[in-house]
Amino acid sequence: MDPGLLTDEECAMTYLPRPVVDAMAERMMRMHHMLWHVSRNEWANLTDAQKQVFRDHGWDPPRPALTAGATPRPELDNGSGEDFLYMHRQMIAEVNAILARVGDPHYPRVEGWPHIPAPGDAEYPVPPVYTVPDDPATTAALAKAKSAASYTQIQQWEQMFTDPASLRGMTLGHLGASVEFTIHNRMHLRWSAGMPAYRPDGDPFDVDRRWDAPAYDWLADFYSSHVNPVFWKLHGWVDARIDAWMAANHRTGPVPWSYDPPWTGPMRHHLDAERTVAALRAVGVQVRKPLFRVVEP
Ligand SMILES: [Cu+2]
Repeated sequence: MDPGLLTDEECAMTYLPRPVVDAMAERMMRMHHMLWHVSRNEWANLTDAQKQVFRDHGWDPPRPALTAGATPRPELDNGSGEDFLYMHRQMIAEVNAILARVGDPHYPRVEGWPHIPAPGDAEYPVPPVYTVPDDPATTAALAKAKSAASYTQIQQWEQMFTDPASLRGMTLGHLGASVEFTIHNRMHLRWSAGMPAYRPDGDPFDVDRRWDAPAYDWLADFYSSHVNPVFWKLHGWVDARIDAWMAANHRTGPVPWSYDPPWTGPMRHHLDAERTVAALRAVGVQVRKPLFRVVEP
């Protein structure tokens, strides 16, 4: 079908087949994605008592992703970057399995952006700057992510993570960690759009059921980003970095993960998420904001 004949609902920016949206909007899916990112991002910053709560519920990350403090650094050498690449590759495989069942000819499988869309791209325009009430740090990070200067930086990162010579010079873990905290985080904020309401800033584990509605697909929150169609375009690009790294390093066959398997957190059907979240609220775990900010290596 000619893309010009697609209805508004099916236009590329907003389209993801309904069964995928519904699966991604499920409460356990949301909880899993949030707990996975929060535990590995915040681990180094937690008190022992808080760590124990994560541990009691199976969420102690073997390889934390960020260092402690207000100005963290990504962990480039502990293998957490492999976890990032592997976990999201698993999510893509899950969505591809749903898509295979659905058989929508307009959306047969997850396909990442071959290139990061430039300003003015007709299919994937950058949504306008917006304000997140009572959250000046996120509001400032959003304005920066959507700026022209930010696109220049995106192009530099894209070049670096595409160039075979630079890919040959880094381990897979180093690649994953630097992609996550630079270009990946920047894309989440850049393509996020203003929402009618935002999950409360003060309590990162406020998961009232109203946030489970499929319409809550904010790209700038771990609880909702994967419900958004753009998530799969940008994560497809991220996923292709694994293949580019393999090719640059003359590797064929299975990806040579250093862990068997890398960390994906507890299995979703064993998830004791309601009790996990209640226990985390009780020990006052805070999450460093803004989520998806760029953390330079
Ligand atoms: Cu994620």
